[in-house]
Amino acid sequence: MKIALIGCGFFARNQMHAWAQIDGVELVALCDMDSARLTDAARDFGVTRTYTDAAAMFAEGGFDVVDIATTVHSHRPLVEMAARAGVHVICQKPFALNMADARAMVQAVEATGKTLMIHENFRWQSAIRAAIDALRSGAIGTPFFGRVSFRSGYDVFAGQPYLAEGKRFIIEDLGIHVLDIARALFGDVDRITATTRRINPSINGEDVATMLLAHQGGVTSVVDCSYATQRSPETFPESLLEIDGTEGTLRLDAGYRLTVNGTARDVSPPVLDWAERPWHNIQESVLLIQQHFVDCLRAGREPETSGRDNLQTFGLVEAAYLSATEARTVAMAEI
Ligand code: NAD
Ligand code: 89Y
Repeated sequence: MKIALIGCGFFARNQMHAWAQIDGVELVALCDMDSARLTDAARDFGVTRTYTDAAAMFAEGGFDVVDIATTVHSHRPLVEMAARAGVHVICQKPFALNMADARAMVQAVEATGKTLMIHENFRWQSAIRAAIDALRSGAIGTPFFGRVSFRSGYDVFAGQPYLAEGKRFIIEDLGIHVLDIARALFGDVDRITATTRRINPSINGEDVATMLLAHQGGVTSVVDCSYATQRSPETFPESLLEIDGTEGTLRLDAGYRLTVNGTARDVSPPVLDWAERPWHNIQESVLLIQQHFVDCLRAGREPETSGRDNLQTFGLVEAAYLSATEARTVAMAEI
C-alpha cells in the first residue's frame, strides 16, 4: 500500500513514524508548501518524491492513499483533489470549517467508492480502548451516567502557535476528541448544552468548555475540557472517565489507572521507540488508528471514524459553539 502525505508539520512526524512501523505500507511521497519542512521530513524518513504543490503530486500519482496532515483551512480543497485523483483518504481533525464543507467532502469521496477516514485518534488511546472494551463487555451493566474530562495547564501553544490565534480554540481543537470519546462510549447524541470561557488573556479563543450531552440511548454525559487548569501532577494528555452503570462503576483516573467495580489495573500506554512522554499516549493512538485504517482497507470495512461517522462528532462541535453563543440547548437535528 503506497501512501503520500501532505503537511509535514508538528504532528505529521508522528504519522510518518507510524507508517514506517506498519507492515506492507510504504510512504512514497511528501508534500508541504514550506520547502524547509519538506526537505527535513524527506531526509528524516527517507522519502525521495517531494512536492511543494499538492496538485503536482496528485498529477504524478503512483499512490493508493493520501494522508492529509495540514490544518483545517486546506482540508476541503485537498480532500476534493484526492477524490478527483481516485485515492483513499485520511484527513486530520478538525474535519472542516463548517458542516456544509464536511458533508461535501464525505460526498466527494463516497462518489468515488474510496474510503475517507478522519484521523480521530483519541478513542484509539489504549487506556480509552480498555475502558470501551470493559463497557461493551457489560461489566458495569447498562451505563446511565458518564463524565469524560480533560483538564490541563500544558503549554500547547509552544508547539502549535496557531492554536492561540483562532476565534475558536478548545472545543474545535481538543474538545472534538473528548466529544468523540463520549460518542464511542455512549453512542450518538440528541441534544447538547455548553458553556465556554476564556481564562488565558493572550489567546483569542475559549480555553474552557463544559458540555452536557443527552445521548440517544439514554446516557447523560458531561464532557469538560480546560487548558486553564493548573494541576499537580499535570495530566496532559490524559482523558479521565467516570461511568456509572446499573451493575457497577468504571473509573479511569490520572496515571492511567482503570478501576472496574473496585478492581484496579494499570493501563499505561507503551512508550514506542520514536515516542516521548507525555505525548506517548497520543503517539501510540496514531499507530493504532493508522493500523486500523490499513486493516479496514484490506478487509473492505468502513473505519470506525469514517468521514460519515465523523459528521456526528464534528456536528457536536458546531452544536456546542451554537449552544454557548445562544445560551440554550441545541438539538442535533438542528445541525
Ligand atoms: P502545522 O502548522 O505544524 O503543520 C501543517 C503543515 O501543513 C505546515 O508545514 C504547512 O506548511 C502545511 N500545509 C498547509 N497547507 C498546505 C497545503 N495546501 N499544501 C501543502 N502543505 C500545506 O500543524 P500541526 O500542528 O501539525 O497540525 C496539523 C493538523 O493536525 C491540525 O488539523 C491539527 O488539529 C491536527 N493535530 C491532530 C492531533 C491529534 O492528536 N489527532 C494532534 C495535533 C495536531
Ligand atoms: O491539537 C491537539 C490535538 O489534537 O491533541 C492535542 C493537541 O495537540 C493540543 O490540544
